[in-house]
Amino acid sequence: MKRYASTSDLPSIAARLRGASHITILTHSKPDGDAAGSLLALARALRAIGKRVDAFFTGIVEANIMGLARDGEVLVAPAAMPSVTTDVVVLVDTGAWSQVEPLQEYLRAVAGRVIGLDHHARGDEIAGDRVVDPSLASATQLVVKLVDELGVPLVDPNGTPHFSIAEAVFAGLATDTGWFRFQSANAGVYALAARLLALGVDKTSLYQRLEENWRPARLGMMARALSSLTFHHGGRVTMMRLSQQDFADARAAQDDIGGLVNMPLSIGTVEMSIILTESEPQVTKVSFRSKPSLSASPTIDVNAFAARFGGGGHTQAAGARFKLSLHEAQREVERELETL
Ligand SMILES: [Mn+2]
Repeated sequence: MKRYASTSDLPSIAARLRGASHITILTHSKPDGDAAGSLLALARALRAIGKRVDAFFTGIVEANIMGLARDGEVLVAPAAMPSVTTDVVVLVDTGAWSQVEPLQEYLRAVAGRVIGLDHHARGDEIAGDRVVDPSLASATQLVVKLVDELGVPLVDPNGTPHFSIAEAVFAGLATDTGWFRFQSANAGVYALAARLLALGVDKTSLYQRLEENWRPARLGMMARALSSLTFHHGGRVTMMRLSQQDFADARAAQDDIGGLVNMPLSIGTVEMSIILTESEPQVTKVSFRSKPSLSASPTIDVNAFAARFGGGGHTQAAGARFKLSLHEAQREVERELETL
């Protein structure tokens, strides 16, 4: 595997975008607040300078995430597919083939025209020209630098902060830092947040729309996840399981369970939380979260742990996918936990 690092810089990428007339923007499947925020912020900036922009989400899109976009601002693949005649494709908040599965064939067809903007430590050779900065807490922190380079204001002087570039940037910044709690939320993050709030971003409304806007079925899944909880490693690690039967019983969908993995981290002894979700028969998705230990031991690196299963992410938030039943996937994870 080649080293996943920058091959370009923001001024060069800004020049390439200025020279293009038709730009397609993509992000990872099942977009989170940062994926959606990065895609929307860049789409808004490029449209503001007169570019034709096609933007696509893929996979499950939670209603809360879709609510960040205006009607028609983003299409969803593979129901709608991007055009191969585009001048440039920008892939934001990922560089990993495993995270863009429904778009793999498309991305191979436009190879050579793909630009990457990412803050993950691991990725593949999808984008020839890319800027990768794992020191950033969110991909929107990188996108905002590109928007500044393009000279586009973060709030349209004739518009409102709602549905602005600033709001999209804030959404990514807030969600990827757990609303400014994670270690990644450093002075630079707070400084950018202050700049965005000064432009009029309504953080209270954004919080409600993103975090307090779930369907009742979420509570049923929360109850089922908690009743499946087991402790490991003397209480340092927890594991929860959600089966296809749980989804049926709670009348819930895949987009009702986002973030449930964080619940056990509210317990003092717990440094790592794992949730296994049977998303379809013989497919189990696993999410890993960790928090700093109050003792001297270092924070469990869930990016490294997920990599043991071909997954990845960040130090404190990562995921992996198994083509195994819930039970088999659980055994795989438990085996690796023994050597944690
Ligand atoms: Mn991100």
